[in-house]
Amino acid sequence: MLDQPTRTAKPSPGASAAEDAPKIASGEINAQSQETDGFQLVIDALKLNGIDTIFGLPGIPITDLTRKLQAAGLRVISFRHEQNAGYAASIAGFMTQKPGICLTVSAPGFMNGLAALANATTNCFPMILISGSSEREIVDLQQGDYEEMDQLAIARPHAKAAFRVLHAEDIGVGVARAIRAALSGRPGGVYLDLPAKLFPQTMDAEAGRQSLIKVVDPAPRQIPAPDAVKRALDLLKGAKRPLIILGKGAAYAQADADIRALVEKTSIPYLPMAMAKGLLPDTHEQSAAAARSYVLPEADVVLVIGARLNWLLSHGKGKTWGANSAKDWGGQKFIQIDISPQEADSNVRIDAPVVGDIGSCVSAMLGAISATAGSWPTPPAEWLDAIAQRKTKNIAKMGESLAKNPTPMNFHSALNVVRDIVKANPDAILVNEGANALDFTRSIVDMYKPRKRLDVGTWGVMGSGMGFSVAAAVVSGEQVIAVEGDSAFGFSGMECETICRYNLPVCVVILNNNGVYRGDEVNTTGGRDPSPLVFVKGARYEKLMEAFGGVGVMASTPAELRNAMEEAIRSRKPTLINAVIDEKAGTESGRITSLNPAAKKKP
Ligand code: FYN
Ligand code: ADP
Repeated sequence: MLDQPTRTAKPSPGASAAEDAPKIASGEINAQSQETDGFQLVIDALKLNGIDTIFGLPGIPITDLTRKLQAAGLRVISFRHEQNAGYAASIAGFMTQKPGICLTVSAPGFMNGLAALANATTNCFPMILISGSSEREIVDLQQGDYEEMDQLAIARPHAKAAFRVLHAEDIGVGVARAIRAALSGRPGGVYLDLPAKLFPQTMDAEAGRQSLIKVVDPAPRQIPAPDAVKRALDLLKGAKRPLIILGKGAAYAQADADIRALVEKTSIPYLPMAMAKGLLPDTHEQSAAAARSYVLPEADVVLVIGARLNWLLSHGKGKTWGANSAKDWGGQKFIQIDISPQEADSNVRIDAPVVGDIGSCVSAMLGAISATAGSWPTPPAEWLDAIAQRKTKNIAKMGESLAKNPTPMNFHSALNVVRDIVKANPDAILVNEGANALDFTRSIVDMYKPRKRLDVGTWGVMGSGMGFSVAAAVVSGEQVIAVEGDSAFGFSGMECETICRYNLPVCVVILNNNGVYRGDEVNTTGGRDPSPLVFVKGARYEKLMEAFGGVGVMASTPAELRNAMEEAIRSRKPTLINAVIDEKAGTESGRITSLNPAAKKKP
């Protein structure tokens, strides 16, 4: 390194390496006379890699870091509970293909964030949980430090990768490894442990700058083998009753045009999983969503794109797939496009695995189809007609339910309004959690664009709604409509303060039926406690948003709900609409009642 002329200029206080670079280049600042520290190196490493937003909750030992991050120009979105900050970071990763960053304090704060980290790993969302931690020497001797915990060991089973940095000169590598681990291959949650002693460590500024790594191509394309593509297309071409299943991996891949082209060029019916809705508009004529329980058992070749044959798809076997017993395979042949080679055969045999990133795989399939002589054979008319008939029947049945206007409202009459509002605002982002509130919204509210439906995902997690809403609004700037069960909202409702503090365009619609599943359960003992499954009747949730300066509305009719939602979207003010739903409406666990272990019937 060339010797820099000695200068007396002091580095700009709090400036990042990027901001000082031109001054160093011009010689205005003599890098060699500078020192940097752990705080600055963490900030520089994140900024160098394009991270511009942090979701977290300040406290020992990261309070100063949050101030410095903000002073360095990053957005620091401060939550009321780390779990919500973590959910926010994870969905920001899903939406942007950049790792969402969650920053927490040690021990209890880390544990709160860990739930979201585990959920991110389960859902293949790229996020990095950065937590301050106690000193190794005290933790390892169990000498009782403030918030003592071996966080790295606890994180490891729930993360795709986990790293700890002890020396300032290793911060660049630590951040780079965390970013690459979160984004490469199957995305997931990564833990980065930064002990308190790391932050005040100082080192030569130029050496510090040299230690930083700007990650090159963190999510490299993974091109499928041509023979794998050929095997898949040969199988698909010969199908009499082909079906395509699109999962949230297909949404995450952001290969929207090619995915739509593959569906339309082959004319194959498709079934979108919940967070893949909108990759093609739900009103698309090839959508088989309204014929789900017909197409799954009847299809003879199923092309699975960015979805897992896990519990959400009945593990590819059992009655859902036309088998005679829960363990049986239904006879279908499966093609699976996935970036994870180990996903194939996880539940049932995959006859044609296509390993690679979805963008490259779908592009290769389209290329092979175009290169093949003759056009792709349209699926047999009897298959398409049968699906159309089932769709017509189910849509008519749904239409009858939606046309009713009972008092009090039920899920259908309230969601009929939401359905219209989302159709009129296709760029709005729909966040959805609950049991009945989730299941009814999934089938009633059509989505029209990709990555606009953010919900409970693979784990069916409750409590993600407000974190998702904050991140969706911060990341996209779009209007957010959060359709919440009253139980689900209860997990993260305090974040209404966060929503108001940042004045976010979030309209929360609580479908309030006074209970976890419904509100009319009673304590069968006649004792003084209510049933464990009910809430305060007529709870005024809207007052919570009003308490922080937002808009609260109680809506008892579809017209009141419609007006309130339209006003929320017009004003873009933080709004909570308490939609009063018949407390007798709803079934236990919604459409997954079968997962409840049935108590043995008494003889
Ligand atoms: C779907 N359907 C429709 C439409 N869309 N009918 C008319 N119009 C439209 N637009 C029909 C569809 O064909 C099904 O009828 C039915 O509605 C339900 O469709 P859905 O929801 O897609 O299918 P199903 O069977 O519920 O899917 C199984 C599942 C899903 C496990 C994938 O239930 C799910 O994702 N559940 C998540 C549960 C969860 O995580 N809950 C959070 C924790 S709850 P048929 O074809 O006639 O069957 C804690 O208690
Ligand atoms: P869903 O719940 O919608 O069915 P899952 O989360 O079960 O979807 O499955 C998503 C799948 O997509 C995972 O197996 C994951 O490995 C895969 N995946 C995620 N991103 C990509 C990508 N860019 N390319 C290929 N596969 C991907």
